[in-house]
Amino acid sequence: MSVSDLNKLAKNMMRCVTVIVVLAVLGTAMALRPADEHPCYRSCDVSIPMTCTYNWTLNWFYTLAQPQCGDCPVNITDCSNPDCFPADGVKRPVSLVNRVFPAPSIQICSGDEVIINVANKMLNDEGVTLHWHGIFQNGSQFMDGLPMVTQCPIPSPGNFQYRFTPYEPGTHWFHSHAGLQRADGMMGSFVIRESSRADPHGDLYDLDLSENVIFMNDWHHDTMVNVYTRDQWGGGSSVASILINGKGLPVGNSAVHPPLEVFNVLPGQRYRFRVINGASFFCNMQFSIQGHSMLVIASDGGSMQPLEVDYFRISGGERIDFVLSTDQPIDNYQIQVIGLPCTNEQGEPSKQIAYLRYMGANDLPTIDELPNITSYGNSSFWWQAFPDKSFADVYASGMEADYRSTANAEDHQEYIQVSFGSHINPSTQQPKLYPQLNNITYYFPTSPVMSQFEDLPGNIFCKESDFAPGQCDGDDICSCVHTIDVNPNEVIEVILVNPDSHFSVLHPMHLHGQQFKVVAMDKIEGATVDMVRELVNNGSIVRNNNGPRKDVTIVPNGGYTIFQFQGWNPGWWIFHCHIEFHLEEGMGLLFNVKGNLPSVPKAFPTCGVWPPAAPTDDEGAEPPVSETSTASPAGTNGDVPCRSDPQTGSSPLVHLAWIVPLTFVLALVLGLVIGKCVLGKQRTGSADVSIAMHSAK
Ligand SMILES: [Cu+2]
Repeated sequence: MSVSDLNKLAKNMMRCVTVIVVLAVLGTAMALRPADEHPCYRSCDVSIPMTCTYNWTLNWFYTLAQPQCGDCPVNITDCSNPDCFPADGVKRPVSLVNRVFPAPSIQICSGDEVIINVANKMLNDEGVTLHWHGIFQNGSQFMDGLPMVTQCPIPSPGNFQYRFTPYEPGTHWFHSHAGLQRADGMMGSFVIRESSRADPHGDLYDLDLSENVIFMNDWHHDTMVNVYTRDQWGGGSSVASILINGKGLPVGNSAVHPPLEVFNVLPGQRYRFRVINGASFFCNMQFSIQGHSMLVIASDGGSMQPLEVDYFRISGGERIDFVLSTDQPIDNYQIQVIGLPCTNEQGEPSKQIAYLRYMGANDLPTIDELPNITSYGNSSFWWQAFPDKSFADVYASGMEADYRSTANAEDHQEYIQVSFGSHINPSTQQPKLYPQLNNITYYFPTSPVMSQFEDLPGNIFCKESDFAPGQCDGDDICSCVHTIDVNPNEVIEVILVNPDSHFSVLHPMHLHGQQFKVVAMDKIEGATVDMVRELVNNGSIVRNNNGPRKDVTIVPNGGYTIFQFQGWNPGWWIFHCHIEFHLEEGMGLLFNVKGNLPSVPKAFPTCGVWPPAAPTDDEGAEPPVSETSTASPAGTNGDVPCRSDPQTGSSPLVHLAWIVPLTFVLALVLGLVIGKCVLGKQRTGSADVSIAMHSAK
């Protein structure tokens, strides 16, 4: 055998060993995964894209349900029973995915295909859509989950299959986008990991585990429809509590209560934690951990220059990722959350705690009342995420500079006033405050604008320029499907102005379809749109070229926020306040990003208004058909409700569907290994595969 043959043999053997090690690592990772983890939760360093299927049933359910919860909370063990959701120990109806809260977490690698088979079994024919907050849906625009924009509400009973392949790494989430269902529990986390080589902060942490997602939300002791109607016509509303991963202690003395959330950690490690604020009210939350600082590395999926903080504030819809070094003495430490502008019935800030528990620490202390939690920083600056940091530092903290952002370089500027307009309520003839954008109340189209545009009457759409100056400031309400056009690839700069008035509040504003770059934000005394326009025009506002990439931003009460994005992702993308009541009442608009949309998926469900029935001679004067029902396929006579996708179901066999492709892939790889080892053939283009495991799974 010649020297070159020996070299070839050695190379072949090295490749064989590499592939076998990779298989061993994959096998070990799968074997070590807890039995209840989805197979798509894995290290993304060895990235073979997977198809990740989830079968979800949407139901109304009950906290402390019987018989599921047994003697919970008297018997703490019973609180962990399957299908037991104790919340903060107060009984109330909830709308859930698979009877768990938060909903089952989606944890995948960038480039995996996601299939979610939804079976809607809500009562009262409630339509549902699920929105994937933080996913751009480029190429799968119809899967954005917005009722009457991207799809028809999924009827009850009915099925729908969401199917898309996301490439946006980061901490995201999902929630119902129909009515007020999100606030009743229909929401969960959606984490997309990438390889540690691709992550700009991959060397800053050792462990990135599914159990280190911190999902927080405000909590009410009634359904949100009741809270809303009481707020509108019964006199005010409050936030009863806050939950951390669905757990908490109610305000007040409660010696017997369900368990609090505990995050178990090993000493001497660097953990990536992912925090999501799923609040429905204006509940900015201050987050801190006793005895620990945090290294913030990302927000809304956008990587940031690392920022070490003792606490941060996070508004509804936002996400913040931080690295926690477990470098303190072995003990139990409180994770403290306080909702700043949101208060309970006693007028106190809503709050909650969880525990960070070092392995080897003493048993958790028993408490019967939530402790006092210090509100740091200036309380009139609740909108600042990192109040103990220089504002300039925070808003120059983005990691990429891929959008133009110098003054006057934008192709298109839009001023959007985010405010409450005082108008006469047509049903009561009394003045009422309406949350609006540019004094216009948004309503949803009568058919999905993305998939059934041709079925929509043109007169439901409007732009601000369609109204005379001052026309929408008076008693009458201007309302329509409010739109702003964005040309393909143009850079649009949006200047949000929250006028300084006695009823201005913080609004967390969210854009679907992509991230934007926040380039400026501040409070100014007596803020008005004209005042901000003058500051922009005379160059007084400095834009940060390297602002953070986000999909939710606060617009301060009495101030402005400026962000930019490019029209690269065609579609009708809603931009709205993430306070549940505010969107419901019309604080939204659609950016119509021009360009070629993909074809509407085959057999995509349709719906629309029932056309007025013109009586024929034979029928005489039949009663007219309702014009407001949304239960008919457009263009038909309305005898069939919304047509939903028949291909989904909840057969038990579906749960095993992932085994088939997995077995096939493993067999294929094994075949290649055996082929290479036995035949010694040199395969060209074989990649060097890093097997550095980034997470201990
Ligand atoms: Cu709002």
